[in-house]
Amino acid sequence: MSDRIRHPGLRDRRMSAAQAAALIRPGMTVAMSGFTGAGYPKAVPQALAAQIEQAHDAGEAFRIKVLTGASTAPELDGVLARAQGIELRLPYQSDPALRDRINAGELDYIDLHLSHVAQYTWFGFYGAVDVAVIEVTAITEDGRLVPSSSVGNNKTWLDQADKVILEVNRWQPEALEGMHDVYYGTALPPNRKPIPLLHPDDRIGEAYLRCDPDKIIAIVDTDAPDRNSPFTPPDADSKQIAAHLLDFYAHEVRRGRLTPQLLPLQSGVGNIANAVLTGLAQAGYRDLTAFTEVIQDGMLELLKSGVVRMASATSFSLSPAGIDEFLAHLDHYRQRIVLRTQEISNHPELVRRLGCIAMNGMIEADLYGNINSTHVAGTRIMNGIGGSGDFARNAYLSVFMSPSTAKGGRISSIVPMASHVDHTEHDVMVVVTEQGLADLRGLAPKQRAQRVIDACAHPQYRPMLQDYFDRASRESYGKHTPHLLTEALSWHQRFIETGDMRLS
Ligand code: 0RQ
Repeated sequence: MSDRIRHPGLRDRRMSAAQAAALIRPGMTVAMSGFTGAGYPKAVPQALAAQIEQAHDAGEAFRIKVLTGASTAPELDGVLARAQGIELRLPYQSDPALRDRINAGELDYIDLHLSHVAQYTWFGFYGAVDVAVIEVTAITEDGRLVPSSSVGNNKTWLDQADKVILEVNRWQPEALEGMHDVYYGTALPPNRKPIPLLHPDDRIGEAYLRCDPDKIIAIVDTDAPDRNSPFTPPDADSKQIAAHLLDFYAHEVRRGRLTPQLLPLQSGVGNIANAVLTGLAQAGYRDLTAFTEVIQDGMLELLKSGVVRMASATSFSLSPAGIDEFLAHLDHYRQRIVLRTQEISNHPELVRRLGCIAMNGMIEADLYGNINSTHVAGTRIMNGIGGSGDFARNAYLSVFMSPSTAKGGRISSIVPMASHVDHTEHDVMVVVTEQGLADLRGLAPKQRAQRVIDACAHPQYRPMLQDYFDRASRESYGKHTPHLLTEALSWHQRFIETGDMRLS
């Protein structure tokens, strides 16, 4: 492993994962690397979970606060959640075991915009960071760190933590060296300066993470893959949603509101996002750019074929086949991909300046275009807001997408009133389901409602929504944004009580 630890003075800090984990004590705030199942530490959290379980068996309290970039994997969130080892978690998670614990009320989870995490830490809003546990690809001769498959908040964690534990993961391709762009110009208010990034492919920082060698208390060798979720081909609904969106983009190009190169694309993760990317390739687009968070298999294909010229992100979330493809055509991808810190990949200033086209998934939309991205029936967290809000509020076009129903038709994704609001009507321009696309730009609330009912609702729910809206338009206390307050959330309550939003 010493070829990956090129700094001679650091080699003697190598130790086992168990020895490194033992340096983390109850009550500590531990900041870890990781973003969308990429670049998270793989050995220390597992060893820590075992030590937490031993402590609990001995009747001792042992929980820690866990901060990351975004979602990790079973080897981090899963094991620590099962060990009952987390008292506070932020900012984004998608692990089923952790989600269950959060929804059982057993730990605190703070859901926040991904671009806010670094600056809130610098502002001191989360207190001191005791330990950072960061996965890297290698350590250079002079002690700089080659980031691994995600950058996330690692710059902030390394700067802010009192102590640093590094995992040097041999599985991460050495060829990642040079692909990253870590910007060190983020001063704090009132001394902030404009971020000098004018195009998605601009490099404004350094290819390495800096770290004070004196803070490094442990280095652990690993050789373990990222989460690498397998790629699932788009289903029929996703293809239909993508088709509506591509028609819309073609229309916008014809109207002169977009050029044939569109604008820098941001897309969320998952089936619909993949279908949209595939659709862009089939529609004949060329020379597009992406200013986004995550690079998935679909993006690699577009970069290979020239549909996308370059992509800026903070993380790779590739399937095993995607990794093989990346390694097989390394030189091609290295010139076309930049991985940044998430405070830059998601920065509102940059999203606004570049004029991104933001496309994100949703749980539900209401008649007026308020979007719930996070909470089923208003109370049960799914994953978190992620970066969707960083982009939606500041984008040139903000799009939210979902099938019109969930759970075999028992839930309508279009509801009278959103049971939780992540993106207000002011941040939402376009809502798309497999039924159709509602372009809400320039519409007043009642016009928006009728457009959403007509274009997006499933036929099973459309008459129910129309009936609600008609009665609300007559009987509402105020007629600007009509609602029947005693009925507005009754669909969700009916689902909780009967398992079905439909009227029997
Ligand atoms: O449940 O897993 O039990 O089958 O939600 O839904 O349709 O597979 O869609 O994977 O795109 O997820 C909003 C969660 C959509 C996601 C959300 C249930 C559904 C299924 C998943 P099952 P689908 P997706 C970039 C930007 C916020 C973060 C974000 C998300 C499961 O897009 O987390 O945008 N977004 N980040 O059955 C009850 C409803 C439902 C519902 C869907 N109305 N009621 N359940 N589901 N709609 C990435 C980052 O920032 C890191």
